[in-house]
Amino acid sequence: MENNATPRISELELMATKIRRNVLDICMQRGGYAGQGVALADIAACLYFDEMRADDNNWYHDRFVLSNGHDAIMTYGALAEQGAYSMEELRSYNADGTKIDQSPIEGQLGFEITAGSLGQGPSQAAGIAYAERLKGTDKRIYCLFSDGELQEGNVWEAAMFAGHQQLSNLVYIIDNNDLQATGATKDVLGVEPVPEKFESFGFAAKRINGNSIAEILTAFEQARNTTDKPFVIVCDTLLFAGVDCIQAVLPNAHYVAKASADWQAGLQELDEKLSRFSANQQ
Ligand SMILES: Cc1ncc(C[n+]2csc(CCOP(=O)(O)OP(=O)(O)O)c2C)c(N)n1
Ligand SMILES: [Mg+2]
Repeated sequence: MENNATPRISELELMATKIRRNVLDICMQRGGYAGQGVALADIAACLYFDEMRADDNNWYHDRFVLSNGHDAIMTYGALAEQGAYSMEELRSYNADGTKIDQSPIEGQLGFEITAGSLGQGPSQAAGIAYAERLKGTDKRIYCLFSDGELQEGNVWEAAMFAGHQQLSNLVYIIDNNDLQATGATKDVLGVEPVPEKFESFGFAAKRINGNSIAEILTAFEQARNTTDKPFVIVCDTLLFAGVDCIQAVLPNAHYVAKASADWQAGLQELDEKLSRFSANQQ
């Protein structure tokens, strides 16, 4: 995999591997939404280390709205590599009294909204995108949300508004993992066909493998080149993608209450991948 990839893709695959390792490390003590955090590492690597532009203060010019707040672990894992958080403070994730909440509070570094109540992000992101356009900025707004959130009416009100306003500075990224708290999304309340639904609301849409760096980069590029409507990237992902030994035993673990022995094997698997990356770079 690493050998024939372009330098940019292999650098982002390396970053995604580091983010996956951070997610497992952060969840080791008290559990968490590790499967989603791991699965979202490829999107996080592309977003935080390629797509979003930097400002002059070692931060981001573009804005990211996390709607599926329980997946904050992905952002923590990425921002540890960006330097905004130390792994030491992130290891207090989910502890009593910690600032490293499982679902973030508005104003916490890296989080634009309070996001524990699902379904709120798409409308807030559409409002932010509208406001940025009114202000005449060139900021781009990225909003990540999950397939379960598509069952909430507020999401479709936001989509209708964004489509009507032709908010081309808005990119929705959907973690389409066919999983919600009580089972498979297709069994609980099916949401497909997701791209076609958004297209009917005035979006340009693309379904991709959300665990392929190449596909994610291409989709972001297409979104940037779409100048007359908002864009949605429907990312099919698999829980614990990229950590084979944990995925094999926990393919549907919506929440992991306690790290098991598989965790050490998962860390080892990622460490081996990381050393292969450094061997290939020499
Ligand atoms: C409005 C609301 N209802 C219920 C919950 C409890 N809850 C937390 S995570 C989750 C799973 C939802 O599935 P999905 O949005 O697809 O997220 P995934 O587990 O796939 O990351 C639920 C129901 C919540 N946080 N907010
Ligand atoms: Mg889901």
